[in-house]
Amino acid sequence: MYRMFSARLVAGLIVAVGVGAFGVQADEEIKIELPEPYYGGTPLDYFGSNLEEPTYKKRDPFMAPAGTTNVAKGKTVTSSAGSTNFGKLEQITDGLKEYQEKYVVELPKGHQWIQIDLGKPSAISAIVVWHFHAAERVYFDTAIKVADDAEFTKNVREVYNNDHDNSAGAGKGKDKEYIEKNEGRLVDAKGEVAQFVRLYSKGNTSDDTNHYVEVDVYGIAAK
Ligand SMILES: [Ca+2]
Ligand SMILES: [Ca+2]
Repeated sequence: MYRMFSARLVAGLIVAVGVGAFGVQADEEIKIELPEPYYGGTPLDYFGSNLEEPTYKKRDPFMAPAGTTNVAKGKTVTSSAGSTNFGKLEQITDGLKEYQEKYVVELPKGHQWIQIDLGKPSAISAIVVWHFHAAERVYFDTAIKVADDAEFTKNVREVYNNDHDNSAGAGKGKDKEYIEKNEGRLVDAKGEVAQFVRLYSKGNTSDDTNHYVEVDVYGIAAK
């Protein structure tokens, strides 16, 4: 009883110090809802020089300012493609992330993007993307940019780019290719303030099309 009380007291003091002494909100771990993993997919037969070493460790907690939520949930999604091959764009922000095919949205082959309008400028701590997780796959030339306007002409910032050899022709990136899994890929957006988020890709290790199951954008409305 005493121990429980004191732990709480200490936690309270830490928060109080965070807010009081420095005038800033203490960070909290963001809560990311994860879909069930899929077991039994075909192992990946791919080696790329820019592929990161696979890890079976759980992702470390990601801290963000108190009050940070998934500001992409239910928001409008548009795309570079006139229409999808299957699935609807609104499924990318509907909160459903399971591996079955009915949760997957397929865009045509080639270099394609999807864009989320957050509705208002938001300070973005992290972006988490699930392209596909019913098998081991790598999506190529994935990049994420944020901007102030829907046309991506104002204050465009790149927060992720794993096109190390510029095969998409949009500029080289320094990030690694990775194997898709149920945790999705978390990208640290470092508090960039933006209303629009664009995610690019150009095919994958199974075919030349592009897929999304879900995109979460963890942020807080900018003051
Ligand atoms: Ca979804
Ligand atoms: Ca590339």
